Amino acid sequence: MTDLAAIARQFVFPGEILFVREYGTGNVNDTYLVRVTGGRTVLDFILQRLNPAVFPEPERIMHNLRVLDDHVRPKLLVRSNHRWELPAIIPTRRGTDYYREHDGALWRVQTFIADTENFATIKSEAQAEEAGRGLGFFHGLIHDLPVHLLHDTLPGFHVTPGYLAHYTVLAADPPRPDLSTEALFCHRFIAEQQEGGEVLEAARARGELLPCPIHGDPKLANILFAHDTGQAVSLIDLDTVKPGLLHYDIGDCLRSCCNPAGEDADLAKVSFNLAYCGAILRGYLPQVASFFSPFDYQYIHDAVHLIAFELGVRFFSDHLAGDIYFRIRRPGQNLHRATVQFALCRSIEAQETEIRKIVRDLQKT
Ligand code: GN1
Ligand code: MG
Repeated sequence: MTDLAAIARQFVFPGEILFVREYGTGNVNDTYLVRVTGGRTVLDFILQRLNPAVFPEPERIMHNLRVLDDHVRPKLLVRSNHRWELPAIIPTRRGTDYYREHDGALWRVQTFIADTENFATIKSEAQAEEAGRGLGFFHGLIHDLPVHLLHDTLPGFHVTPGYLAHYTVLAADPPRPDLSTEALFCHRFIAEQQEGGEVLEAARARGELLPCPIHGDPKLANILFAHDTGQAVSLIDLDTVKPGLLHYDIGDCLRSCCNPAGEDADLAKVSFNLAYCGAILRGYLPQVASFFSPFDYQYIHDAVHLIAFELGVRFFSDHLAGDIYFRIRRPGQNLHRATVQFALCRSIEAQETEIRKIVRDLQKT
């Protein structure tokens, strides 16, 4: 058993540690809340152990976090008219940004963004618009960060053809064979859709979409909304801030926010909510208009469809591999999660004309 209190004590807090407890719903890292008291005030912090199986070189993540902080924090000081917060890195007693345990695992602490909440599913169009505005604001903060300053901490992340190649290997000789109806559905779905997996990488190869800094994981649960105003005020889970395509983020945010049934839903309830999609893009596009190209608009629909498909492929591959990447809370959960993403894909396809129209109409205004 890890001695969490002993690990927390490696960091410099502005007071005494009251407790450390598990926190959040992440699928990859271990996350804890550390409550600290300094006299009459109580402050919270987020302590995390980065998953070494997913992030083999976690010090590079900490490098990226530092670069992000140096770039963004000065901007926040001058744009004080609107609340936006970037979690700050809390140093260790040795003055470093992270602590390495004997087993090699990397631990780090960040400030907790107070008076906010996050959601598993979108509650209203107003909230969807805020989610989009938040992602756009974040993209505005990072788009001029020179991309070569960031390490590629997770090579192949969101590169769909790579996930498909990995799936093909697993499907030929799965560590965990599965002949269930759900698994057969997934195999058939992937075979049918495989060709479309190139769309964003091909656009990147043609120079139509340009590599730039991205968040990497802007699903709804990673957007914090202020308790009082309901405004999006922070994007958390910054471990995948790295070079990529903005469209990975756009696709991920939309596939997550426009599926109100959630990632582990009853299949019959899964559908892509067009009204939320419109609201998100209404919030998002004005924030990025100054640096968006015609190609950027053109590939939005493809991105949403692709990232939903890709996540389905990732979940299904992990199911075949024996659930070694995404944490599961019951057997077969990654298989079920895959079918949910594929059902969402179908719904996105069925509404392609409408999604493209939303983008076109917003592009004109
Ligand atoms: C993982 O760990 P978490 O929940 O923040 C994954 C994302 C997926 C997401 C699906 C590094 O994120 O790409 O979209 O699960 N993160 C990584 O819930 O693979
Ligand atoms: Mg994440």
